[in-house]
Amino acid sequence: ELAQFPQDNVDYYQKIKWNGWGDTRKFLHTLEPSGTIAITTPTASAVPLPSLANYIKKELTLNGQTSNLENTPSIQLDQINIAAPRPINPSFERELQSIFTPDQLKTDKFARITHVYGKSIRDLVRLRIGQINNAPDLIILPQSHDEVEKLMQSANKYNVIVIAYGGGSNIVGACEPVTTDRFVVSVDMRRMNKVLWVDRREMTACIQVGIMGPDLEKELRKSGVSLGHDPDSFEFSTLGGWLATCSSGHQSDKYGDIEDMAVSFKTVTPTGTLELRNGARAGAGINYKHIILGSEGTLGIITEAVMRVHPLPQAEEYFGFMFPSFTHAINALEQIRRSDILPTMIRIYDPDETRLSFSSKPSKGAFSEFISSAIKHVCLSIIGFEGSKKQVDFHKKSVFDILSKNGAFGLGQSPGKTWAEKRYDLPYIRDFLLNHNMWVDVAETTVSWSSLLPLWKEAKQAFNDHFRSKGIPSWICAHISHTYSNGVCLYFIFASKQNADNEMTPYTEGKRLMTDIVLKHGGAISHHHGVGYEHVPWMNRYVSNGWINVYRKIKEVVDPKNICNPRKLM
Ligand code: FAD
Ligand code: PL3
Repeated sequence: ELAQFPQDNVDYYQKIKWNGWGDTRKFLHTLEPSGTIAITTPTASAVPLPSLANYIKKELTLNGQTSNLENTPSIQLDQINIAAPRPINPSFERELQSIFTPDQLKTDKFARITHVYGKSIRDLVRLRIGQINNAPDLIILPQSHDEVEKLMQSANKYNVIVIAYGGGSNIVGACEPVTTDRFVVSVDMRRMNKVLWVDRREMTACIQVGIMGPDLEKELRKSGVSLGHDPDSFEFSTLGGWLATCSSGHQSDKYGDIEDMAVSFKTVTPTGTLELRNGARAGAGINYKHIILGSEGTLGIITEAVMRVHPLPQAEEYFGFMFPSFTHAINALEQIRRSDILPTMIRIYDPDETRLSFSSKPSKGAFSEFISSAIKHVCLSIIGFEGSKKQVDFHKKSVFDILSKNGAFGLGQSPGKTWAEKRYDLPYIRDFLLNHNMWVDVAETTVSWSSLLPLWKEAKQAFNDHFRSKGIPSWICAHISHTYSNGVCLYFIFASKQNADNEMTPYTEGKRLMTDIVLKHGGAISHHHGVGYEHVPWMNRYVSNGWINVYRKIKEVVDPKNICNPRKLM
């Protein structure tokens, strides 16, 4: 089931939480007097998650201390004051008025507050305390490629900063304006949301890139096809954001990462529009699409993209397995990868994330209770297969053989179904933790098979040692999601107590520690979250100065006045 918002004419930025994650109608809260945590969603009110409160209290408590959930509520919107917009150049304003209708130009406080940040912990903490220093001066909601072209020409003429804003779901500070004297426009792409055509012969679709995940899949399904890109942020991110950040979805092992799906796209830059040819492949020099993929709006705004699509799968089967240990699970994963018969998705949770998974279930089944309290080493895995029935059966047999040789115990399809139904719920826990004086963040990387276990062990140990040596409780877990012949994506989630004054020190210390350890083990700065400004301090340890200079030269040529999302990426 895809999330459906009420069909009305309200823009997306008015429907999603301004100071938290996702749908305004979905959140965690406690039930009084029991203190049980419950989740309310658009379709169900106050569904108890019976084990979660105890799990959080136990994990984020130091020896012998008692923990209770302190209340640390967010500031209310009407208590926030932000600086007035900078004065607009009258000639620029006149040009905008000739391109856009008044309804496409927003300067109200709510529009400005909802376009200043993304959804990182740093962003949410600042919103929750009303710390907003660099709100964009104007929000523009274009509806066509032509409008974006005219806007870019005008912005370049008047030296105005333009920042493309998709779903605003990035967690790296990618959309945040930097301190500047220049006028800043945030270009909200979400009204550019049409599937322009689907070609079932070539299996491609041309799409306006401001479309959000659920709307995109709904439209493609009308033609019997799917993109197959399903990041955790699927419900609140756009195709343009996925292209601009080199995104990756759950089923990347079968359908590829976003760069594998992108055939061509139009990018509006200050010095003109860059287009690419369609076609299966070309060995004609540099593959220019890779200059724009991952450029995070620093070279221009992507407006329309031709994407590879695939027929809707006839069969979709997702299973749960338990491994005796993380090492058993990794061995199985590597053998599956080597066998060249890949499932559509394999996720392997380490023992800590396995416990979290069982503790955040709505039902208080005896098995879940037992697992979450007794697990020391066992690991849950969710393995999915999609395609024709025949293909799924063939893949299943081969994969299940490898699993059983590595000690995996089958749990049937029920965990797979639960995973599919609840797969977008986890980030809502972050808002609950922030409401109760705790913080949680993530770090993800691509790491080689041989560095996988050493990185996992060292990061977990170092994170807990760091905080516990200071008397601060901490918690860290990890899972493996996307696989490659020469490595995997390893994804950490870590939490600790927030200081009462909301200062960022515990978070920045945790982030620095994790990124340094990832680089020490040869990991990528990010497998799929991007760079923004958050990862810039590490970029010169990750890419050589030669490449940084190449990027800078490209930027100088394409965007000589540096109006496109300045001070991001490098
Ligand atoms: P935004 O956040 O709006 O923008 C991101 C960057 O892209 C900015 O630099 C912006 O200027 C630029 N940009 C946006 N649109 C355009 C455009 N049309 N042209 C040029 N530049 C543009 N990422 C994954 O890959 N996989 C995941 O599983 C995943 N899970 C997540 C889960 C949660 C809870 C959260 C908060 C984030 C997650 N992310 C994930 C990160 C984020 O969702 C991705 O980076 C996503 O691709 C961002 O898309 P967006 O539309 O929200 O872009
Ligand atoms: C981007 O991929 C994700 C953005 C952040 C989302 C964080 C979600 C993690 C929530 C899990 C919290 C469990 C904490 C339990 C503490 C004992």
